[in-house]
Amino acid sequence: MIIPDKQVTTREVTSWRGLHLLHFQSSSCSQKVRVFLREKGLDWVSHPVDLARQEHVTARFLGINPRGVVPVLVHDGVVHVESNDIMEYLDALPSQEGPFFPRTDAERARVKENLELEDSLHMDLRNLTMGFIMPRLLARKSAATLERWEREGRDDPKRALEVKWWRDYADHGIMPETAQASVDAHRKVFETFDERLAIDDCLIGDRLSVLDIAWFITTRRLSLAGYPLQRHPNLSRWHARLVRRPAFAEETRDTALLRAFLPLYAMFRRLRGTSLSDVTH
Ligand SMILES: N[C@@H](CCC(=O)N[C@@H](CS)C(=O)NCC(=O)O)C(=O)O
Repeated sequence: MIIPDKQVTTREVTSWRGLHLLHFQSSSCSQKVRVFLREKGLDWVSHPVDLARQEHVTARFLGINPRGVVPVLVHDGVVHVESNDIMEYLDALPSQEGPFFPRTDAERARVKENLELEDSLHMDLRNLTMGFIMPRLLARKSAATLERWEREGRDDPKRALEVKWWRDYADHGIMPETAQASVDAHRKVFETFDERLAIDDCLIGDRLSVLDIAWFITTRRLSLAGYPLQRHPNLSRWHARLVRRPAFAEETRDTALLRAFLPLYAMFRRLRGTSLSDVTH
């Protein structure tokens, strides 16, 4: 999806030439696009946006993406948002690598339907990330930040949903029934994939595609949250194979601080009986 030029109020980006990605290290949607760029063999300029420091809730960032979320691709001054749309756009650029989307209309339609499913589970993925990987004390946003997010820049209906999610999270965290529903929604998809991967090496046939990239990010995140991926043996083997690819391993690596902190926090949750496996079945 393109943000129309007249809505881009941070005008400096309209003069950027080449591929520029505004992204955050640990954001799942940013990881997806970074892995895609690497596998596609495209060069790009990195513009980190620190979500922990609320850099996406500034007039500058909202003047680029009024929704206030990453990733954002700027290509020759044109602003593209929505990670799945960005990957489809990138796939059409000339490169030695790929394509990662099928070329026939029927197969392409099936892939896009599957990517819509992945996008529709984004809030479930966030429920599990914020509920079981990140401590709420660190991850929640202050009332002042949320008011700023609501107020700054041009209005956008998706932004209202974002603010509501973060307000609910600050108020009561992730309730066990919400976590259960998010796990169930993912488990259903994983069961289908597990059957498919009993026959093929990748999610479409034996060739790496955008679906492997998109769903790898999801499976990695769920596994970090404590989801027992080994429950789906073929999916688990597929995941282990992909993590050996440098693009997948490097672009999904958390910061050194998080790598040191997250296992301790996971242990703390297990001791308190509040880990994913304690509140779901
Ligand atoms: N559907 C969008 C979702 C983008 C999104 O929600 N990005 C998250 C990071 S994965 C974000 O920027 N969240 C703002 C925050 O965490 O405060 C996409 O696929 O690009």
